[in-house]
Amino acid sequence: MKFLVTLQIFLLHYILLFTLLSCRENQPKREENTLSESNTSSTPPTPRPILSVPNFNADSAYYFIEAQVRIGKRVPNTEAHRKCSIFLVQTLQSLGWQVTMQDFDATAYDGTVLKSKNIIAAFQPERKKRILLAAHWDTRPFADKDTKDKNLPIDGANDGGSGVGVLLEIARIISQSTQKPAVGIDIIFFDSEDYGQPEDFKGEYKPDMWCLGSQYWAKNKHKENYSAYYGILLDMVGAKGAKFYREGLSKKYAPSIVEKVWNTARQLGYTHFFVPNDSPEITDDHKYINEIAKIPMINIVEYNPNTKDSYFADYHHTHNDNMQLIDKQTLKAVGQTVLHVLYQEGEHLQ
Ligand code: AHN
Ligand code: ZN
Repeated sequence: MKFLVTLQIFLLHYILLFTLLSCRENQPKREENTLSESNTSSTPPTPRPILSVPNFNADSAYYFIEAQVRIGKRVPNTEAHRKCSIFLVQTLQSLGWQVTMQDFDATAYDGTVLKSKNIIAAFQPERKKRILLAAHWDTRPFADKDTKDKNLPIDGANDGGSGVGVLLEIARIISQSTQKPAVGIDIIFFDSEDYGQPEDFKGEYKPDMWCLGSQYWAKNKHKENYSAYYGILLDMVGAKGAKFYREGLSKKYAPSIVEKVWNTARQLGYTHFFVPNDSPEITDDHKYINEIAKIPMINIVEYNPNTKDSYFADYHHTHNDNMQLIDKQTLKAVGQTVLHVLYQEGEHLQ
């Protein structure tokens, strides 16, 4: 009992200190966020470390998406694409992450040479046990599923912008919070993911024409012998009312990570977003990370359960993929879940 009182006093001080620290100007409020189970038995619970996870700030994630959209359409070989790469590198560096640029030429389905850049950032680079987080940062060069202006590029607020926005916010929270995860973390922003064949393409079909940046990285890692304990890919994680199903390739290659992430989301009360059902396989960056780099990686990607013939919701690859689609509740559910998963991870490989 005495111990519990001491613990309570300690916690009170801790929370007070934490509150004081997080009330500095321009610092989003950070509260303790715990995953606890209620104890109904009469015996006192065995004290165990309380998992304290910082709060994911959805306003900040939203701002990071808006910043990308304002720069312009992040289509390879364009000025906005180049500008956005600088924005991403500078943001990560200013947050204290160690940034590596990987420049490469990728050849698109139509023979266009795409001057591409994978942007890689490391936190606690000396740690052996590492979690890999990824998203693609390029946007689609055309609106091939739209009815008008099919040849014009899309904003890609969700397809491209949202995964990057959530990961930049995770990068900010981790570096600015007093609480650090026990593991090392790598973030990769893959380029040239979304330059695949348009819907009406009449030429010869070639496989593997999507996800050019992740294919390149999987074959040419930025560090020799690089590996990670596991990876989480985010793709289209910001739309209002989005549903994330347990995707086929993720279940095939990394079933325990799928379980871990969906269980965490459930404990946090995000079952409406992280639906406990399965969806078909989708070719996305995680395919090559699993099959070539041999790192088990899951994909948190929006699934549209209403149409049988399409994995995607109807804004996909249209001009409706703009800021109006983005909802902070979705960003919060994804960002808080991933943060919890990172902070739950112990220091040692098992
Ligand atoms: C397929 O259409 C098979 N894969 C595309 C994956 C993707 C596109 N993710 C975002 N945009
Ligand atoms: Zn796309």
